[in-house]
Amino acid sequence: MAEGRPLYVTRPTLPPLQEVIPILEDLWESRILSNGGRYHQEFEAALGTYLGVEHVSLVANATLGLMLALKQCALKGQVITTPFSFVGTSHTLALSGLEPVFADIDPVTLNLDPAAVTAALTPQTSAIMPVHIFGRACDTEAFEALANAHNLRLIYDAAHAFGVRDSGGSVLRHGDMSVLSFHATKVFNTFEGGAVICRDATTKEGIDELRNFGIIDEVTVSRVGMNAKMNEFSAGLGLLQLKYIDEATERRGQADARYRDLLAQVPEVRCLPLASGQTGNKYSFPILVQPDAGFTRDALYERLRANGIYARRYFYPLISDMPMYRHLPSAQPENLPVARDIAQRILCLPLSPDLDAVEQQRIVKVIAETKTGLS
Ligand code: T4K
Repeated sequence: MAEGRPLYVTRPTLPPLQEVIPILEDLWESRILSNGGRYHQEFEAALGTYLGVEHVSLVANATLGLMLALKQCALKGQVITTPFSFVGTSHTLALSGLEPVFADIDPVTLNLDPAAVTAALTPQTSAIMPVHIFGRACDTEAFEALANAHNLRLIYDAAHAFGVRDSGGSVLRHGDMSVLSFHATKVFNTFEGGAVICRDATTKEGIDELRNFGIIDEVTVSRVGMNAKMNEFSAGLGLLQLKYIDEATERRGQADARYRDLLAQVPEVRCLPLASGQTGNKYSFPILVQPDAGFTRDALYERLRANGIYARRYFYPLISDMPMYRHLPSAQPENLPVARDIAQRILCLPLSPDLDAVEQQRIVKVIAETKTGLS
């Protein structure tokens, strides 16, 4: 019998409701609900200041943001990416008429491995799309060098990387563009939403046009675009969320540290090492079930569920194993040994700013007792 409230892999952080009401009243009064209104303008500027980046374009979600970034780069042919991500990463390539080429991941960071990317290059490669998985920054220097050497575009899927910084500042400054997600499940949410962080003002202008049908003014449409605009409610909520994000990040950090302490006594699972040289947002708390644990990841997943703990197997199955991608030459199992191994052993434990020490003890107790419980 499960004790306490159900514990989901994530729980959206929301500002106090009484602070949201005036925004709703204002929207009802003004009737300006979308198309770059007051809240959109204020949030776009405030977000850039908070993140420490100059050229921000708000969008309706990260999926559309990635598609706009691909369109802005006018890519053709193949784009090298990771199979160990949310399926949306590759779907944006397929929907844009591009072929995803999967390269293996690094066993420590779980990010796309630059050596594997190098081996995957062909004359058809036009870009690299790495993901800062679980908010841990990729080897941005190596990808920059590769992109420069081979004249490739570099678009980061930064859906998990809100507020992540390395020694030079925001990790979102790297590449041609980085795309954030503000989906409900992310550390920073606007219900649905996202942002494209651009390298320069010209790129931002391009994204701004593309997200609004290519419209310049009432009588001028510059090119084929779509509707990827953030609405005024999401933008107003985003402005409010900025007031609370530092506190939420700190609480996530505390929960992360408590898990590490508690799990140090459980040899059957391994935590990912803390990312060196970067401050992260603690988006998720992935663990790896050890090969000699005496139980499988799926057995642990089921046992946690039976106890009201809804951990998630992010990211399993690999994108490369999904029906629309598994025929690709790069999706073949022998090409992706590290990703395959990790996808079989990974489990993301519940993590949110309001997760308390007692709940974490309960979770870790279930993990620690899994071996004996199954024998
Ligand atoms: N790139 C990467 C690397 C991504 O991870 C994502 C999205 C994207 C691109 C695309 O970004 P967006 O276009 O969405 O902005 C969820 C999210 O829907 C998805 O946004 C996210 N990644 C992915 C990692 O997770 P599901 O199918 O696992 O979500 P779901 O509905 O099972 O929710 C997970 C848990 O969260 C639930 O057990 C309960 C909790 N939850 C969820 C929602 C939606 C809540 O408590 N409240 C909520 O409103 O995909």
